[in-house]
Amino acid sequence: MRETRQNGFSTRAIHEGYNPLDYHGALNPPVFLTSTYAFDRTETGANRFAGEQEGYIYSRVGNPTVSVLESRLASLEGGEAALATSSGMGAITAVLWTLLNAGDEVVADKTLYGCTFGLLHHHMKRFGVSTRFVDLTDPAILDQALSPATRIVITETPSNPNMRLVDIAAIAERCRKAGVHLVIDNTYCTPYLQRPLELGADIVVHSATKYLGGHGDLLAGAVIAGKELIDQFRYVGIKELNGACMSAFDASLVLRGLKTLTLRMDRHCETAEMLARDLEGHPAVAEVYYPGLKSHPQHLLASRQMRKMGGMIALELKGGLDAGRKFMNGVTLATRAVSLGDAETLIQHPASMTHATYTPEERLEHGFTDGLVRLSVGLEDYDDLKADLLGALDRL
Ligand code: 7XF
Repeated sequence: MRETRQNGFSTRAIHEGYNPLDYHGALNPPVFLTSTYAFDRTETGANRFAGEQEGYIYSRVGNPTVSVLESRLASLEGGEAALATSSGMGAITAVLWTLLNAGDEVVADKTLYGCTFGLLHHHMKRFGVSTRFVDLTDPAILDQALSPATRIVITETPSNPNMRLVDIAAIAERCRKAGVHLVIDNTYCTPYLQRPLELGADIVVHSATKYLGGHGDLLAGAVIAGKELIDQFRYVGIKELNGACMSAFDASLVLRGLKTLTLRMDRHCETAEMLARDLEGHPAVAEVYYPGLKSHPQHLLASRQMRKMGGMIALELKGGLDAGRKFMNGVTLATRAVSLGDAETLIQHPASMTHATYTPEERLEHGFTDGLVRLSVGLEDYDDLKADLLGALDRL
């Protein structure tokens, strides 16, 4: 992948957007625990509210600690600007609610994180917005799926939970021609592994709760896009629609996480790749979904679009749902928990947990079974994880 700035990715993950000498030499950006900002004169406040003068007015709209994080994320994703939010769902709703009106349509890939699916499938229609769920692994499907009412195409790649990939450049090209915004949820990859804006997407969203924070100690989200869009998401989406602003304290924690992002991702990817091979070779396993495996149907696309293959693995056991449950109860090092991207290896059951918003029929229709088990490979020693996972499989 080409680095577009003077400094490389790791350097920017540590330094971008902050100069200690601007803040009494403090090595780390200070945490500005303030809800509001004093104006020297009435006119200053009025001018800032009118957008005629730069400056902070209220921390729902901006905060100096959060601003450092926003510049850093914009730089890492190769975007003009960024908006930090209180959660990934805060980022997604800020984008959708700002851009959509009653009567508009969304086209979404058929596999999405459970709450994004729930939002689009169950709730947006209450406000007159309908969603078509299609299989975006075939970009040509957009030729039929887009209508004059379509405003947004949204997808994850790889998808949560079943690791399907979409060809971002091919989809972006079609969206551009149709004048539709392409939104990519880049949570699974982080900008270190994949940069959708460079491939033609318009808007990137993240759950920064995951790899960007990296330590399972916060909820956070982000949107990265052109400045005009980010201004709309900030001044309409966050300020007036959902209020999902990021706190200065959480911004400070995400900034700390970002300093080790590349080191952590390298290790997540390396261990996951080895474990995926081990799991694939076990007699109790029916299927392993990991883009780094040659058996993955989009292995070539993954090699083209992603720097490395990521830390997420999904698998199906030959004994289906029952075996999946026993396997999850049988591990002793991996932690049974939802979320992902933490130092700890996490194991969870999408059908009853992260994707319980789908009915069993919808899960099948949307491309994953009730037996699927999802692993977020952590930073523990590979040998220990291998012993834990293969041991639990042997005991089935
Ligand atoms: O609001 P959050 O920070 O939890 O982020 C929502 C979200 C958005 N996009 C993707 C691809 C996600 O995976 C998530 C959150 N997913 C967690 C998971 O799959 O384990 C949530 C636990 S229920």
